[in-house]
Amino acid sequence: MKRRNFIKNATLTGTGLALGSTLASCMDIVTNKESATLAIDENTSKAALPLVIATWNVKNSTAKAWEVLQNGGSALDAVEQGCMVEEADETGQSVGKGGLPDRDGHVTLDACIMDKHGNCGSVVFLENVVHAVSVARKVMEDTPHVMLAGKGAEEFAYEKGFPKENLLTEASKKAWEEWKKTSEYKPIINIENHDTIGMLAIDKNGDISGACTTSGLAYKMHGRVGDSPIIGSGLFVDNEIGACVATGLGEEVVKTVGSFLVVELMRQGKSPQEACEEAIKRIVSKPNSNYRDFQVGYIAVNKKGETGYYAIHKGFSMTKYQDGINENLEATNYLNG
Ligand code: SD4
Repeated sequence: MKRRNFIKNATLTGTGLALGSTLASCMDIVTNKESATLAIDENTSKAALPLVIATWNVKNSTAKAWEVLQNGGSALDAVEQGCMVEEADETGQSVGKGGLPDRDGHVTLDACIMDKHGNCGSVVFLENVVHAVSVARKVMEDTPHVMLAGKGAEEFAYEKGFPKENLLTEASKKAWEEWKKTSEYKPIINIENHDTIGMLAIDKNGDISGACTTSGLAYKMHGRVGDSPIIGSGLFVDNEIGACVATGLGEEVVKTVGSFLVVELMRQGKSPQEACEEAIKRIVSKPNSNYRDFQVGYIAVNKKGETGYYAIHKGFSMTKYQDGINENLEATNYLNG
């Protein structure tokens, strides 16, 4: 019988992790410490594959991705279809349909996708199309470009057969109208407000892909683009090494090219957990960083199927589907250890 080796995070605390309101809705959340019982066989890491991880509590999305992987689908198909679940969910106010609008009432989407060959596609400032991640995939596969923006991205989507849809739901419109009473834009992210989905998967062949999709920050300036569609910032995949995806205040992720940084740190020998922690450290240790006022979180996976997840503030979590178990895992964080 093969020895099962249980991977542990170096920074486990396991206690004192209070749950944010988003997370309170997740009844079966577990801490990093408990997740240590998720086995990865050191000798045959393939035993832990396929696997999918995603930012925040998005079990329906990881379940969809897992189904794709279980049916022999590629990691690329898995991350696209997993992200589409969240995009179509009108109750999620940070992604796709039902996303909170910018300060002028427009829902504008950012998304990207990256495959095992290092190909990538991205759409920024896209309006009126629900499945931004799929448009990003079309950019990757059907054009000589990496990014399409605004009207150009929208027209391209229609050419490819995506339907035009009003993304501003009654609930999001109501929230925007309420916000307009004060129109106070603070670039401060309440940790409970995030559900941008970033997803990474390894298929049964051991190939890695990733995707990220968001409506960005609520009540942002019209035209603002965050980290999520920026390859290297919101997402980076290197099939030789691993992959990373970010969530939180995009401006801070862009300034440190966060996802690329995490993958490069793994290339230098760090575990996914150590790499995520180091990338967060880069942000908080900048001179005059006001990190107490914003959230950034990273999730990462390496070629062996080991995962890491870490954030500045409490309240960040990762959903992981591996070995037939779909679970939401509370991340450790810089402020609370
Ligand atoms: C952005 N990073 O547009 C995104 C927002 C986000 O959870 O992740 N929200 O800056």
